[in-house]
Amino acid sequence: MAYTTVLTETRGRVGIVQLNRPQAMNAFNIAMLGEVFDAMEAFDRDDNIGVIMVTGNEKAFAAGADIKEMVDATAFQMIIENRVDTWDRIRGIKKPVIAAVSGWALGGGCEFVLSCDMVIASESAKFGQPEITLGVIPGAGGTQRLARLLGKNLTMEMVINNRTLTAAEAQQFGLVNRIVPIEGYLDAAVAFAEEIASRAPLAVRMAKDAVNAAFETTLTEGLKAEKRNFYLLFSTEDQTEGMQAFIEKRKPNWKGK
Ligand code: DAK
Repeated sequence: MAYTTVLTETRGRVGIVQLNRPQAMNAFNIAMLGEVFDAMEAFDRDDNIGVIMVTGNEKAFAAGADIKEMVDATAFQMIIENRVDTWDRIRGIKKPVIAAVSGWALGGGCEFVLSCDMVIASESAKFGQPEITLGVIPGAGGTQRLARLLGKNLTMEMVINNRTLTAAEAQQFGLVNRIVPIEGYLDAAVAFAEEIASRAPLAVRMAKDAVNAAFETTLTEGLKAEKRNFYLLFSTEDQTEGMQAFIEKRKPNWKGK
């Protein structure tokens, strides 16, 4: 598929989608928003891919939604163009999604990162929700996902007063899994992803599903979801293979079945 605003690449079992509007600090225009999810969904359907990675460039992961495209929009246009549902497409991805972030992750860029499953950040990464400086507020989940991660007070400061987080702060608050040097940050992120991509594919998928249930439901319902996924995995060849390989002291050979 020919994309105009993203680049795609596979490294082993890692499918990489690179946001590619460097002239606009990778701001999400409607075209890029559609293409990033098209590319992610294509990797999600591809059995040769175990993990999906989204990245930008050294200077910017993404500086938010494209302000120049939105400046004259009316409320009805925003609704009719269906941008809310578009941002939500990330929730349908079944494989783990890892964001490799360097430089700015602002506004919708920060919200995109918050929607990913894990985050590898270069030392220069900065996270923020500057919408208040434009006279609006986050619209792609920032208030909700930040509040769940950081708690109320710091979220209020970020959303109401444009407080940005450094990579170190973001890691301290649980938004970032690992910080890596700027030089080679993507290689480091891919190495992290490759380990995950080498694991039993169906178990990885069920694990992601179970963890996400924790953010959607009560403990009782979440425990039910976990148990259902746990039992389901006993219907897979990979469960037998994984346990047999342990007993035989060898590496498992996953089939994704
Ligand atoms: N949109 C459009 N262009 C942008 C941009 C953006 N968000 N960010 C940067 N650019 C453009 C600049 O205008 C400039 O273009 P030229 O002037 O060269 O033509 C070029 O990128 C380089 O930017 P700067 O010259 O500003 O570069 P600096 O290094 O000085 O500063 C910066 C980098 C990232 C700190 C700065 O550019 C900046 O503050 N950018 C804006 C950040 C921002 O306010 N982000 C929030 C945008 S609002 C929705 C859900 C969510 C959203 C919308 C709808 N629905 C559910 C419907 C999300 C909204 C947002 O994200």
